[in-house]
Amino acid sequence: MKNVLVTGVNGQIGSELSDLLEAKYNVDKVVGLDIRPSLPPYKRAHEIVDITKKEAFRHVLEKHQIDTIFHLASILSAVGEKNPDQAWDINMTGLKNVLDLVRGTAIKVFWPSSIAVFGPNSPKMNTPQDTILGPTTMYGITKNAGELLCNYYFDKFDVDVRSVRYPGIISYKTEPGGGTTDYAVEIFYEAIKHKVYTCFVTSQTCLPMMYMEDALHAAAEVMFADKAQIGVRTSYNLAAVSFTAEELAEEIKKHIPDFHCNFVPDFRQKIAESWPRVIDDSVARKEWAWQHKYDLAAITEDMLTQLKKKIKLN
Ligand code: AKB
Repeated sequence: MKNVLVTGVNGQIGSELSDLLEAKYNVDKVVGLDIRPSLPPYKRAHEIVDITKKEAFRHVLEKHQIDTIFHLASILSAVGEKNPDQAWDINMTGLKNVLDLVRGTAIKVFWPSSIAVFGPNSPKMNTPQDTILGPTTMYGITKNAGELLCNYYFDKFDVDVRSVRYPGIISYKTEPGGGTTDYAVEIFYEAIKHKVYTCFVTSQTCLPMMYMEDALHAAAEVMFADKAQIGVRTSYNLAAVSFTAEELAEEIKKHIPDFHCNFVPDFRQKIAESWPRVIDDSVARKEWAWQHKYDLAAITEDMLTQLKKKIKLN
């Protein structure tokens, strides 16, 4: 992995992955790609490209002699429900463009799937790697179809594409944009700024979550694993912690005792209810030694420490 392209580089994961790849994984050059201009600090090459435009994308791969793509550009679940056509176009055409362009080359691809591939009929507890999917959101449908497409390109064209099903990701550097699990990030900002938060899912809503540091290591480690270790070419279940919205609020209260959380569910409640509560990721743990580091207490402590510094700076 020398010359890496990160699509959706301005997004929640993309903005942090580039730093990690350079700092810890000895990647020579990271090129960012997004439909929007680069976010400051402007420290690396950045291409403004719409990923649905295949030829512009091809030009970037050739110009920078890319050997690995982290294809993160995507429309998330809540925004996808408001604009399903756009979600299909960006998520599916974007992925198919990437897979078509790397066919017949040695370029490796990481593409994130999500717990959104599961649906109301999937088991809610310890959801296995292979089970009923049946997603009911457009985002989940694109992830389900995307997983099958990745597997197809691996089987048929030997494209080395690897994937994990991310849970909700909690981070302090870049805010998430348009997901159902965004409440688990917003709550920290509001607890610090106003000591009150109105959560858009019920107190008992329980979803799988993960701290950003763990999510980034998962992406890098699945990509650095030997090809022989990767037995799943759709996407690996990936888990760290699961907690209810109330449990998260209570954990924050241990640090900010006068914090108060109200629960006023909106359309995102139905999406959350269609997803698993706890995921079984034993296949990823066995095949490429996946391990998470952060539990709820550690996530809460680090989020509050880092966000207090960040909010003071602004
Ligand atoms: C979302 O909420 O849409 C995402 C996801 C779970 O994939 N965070």
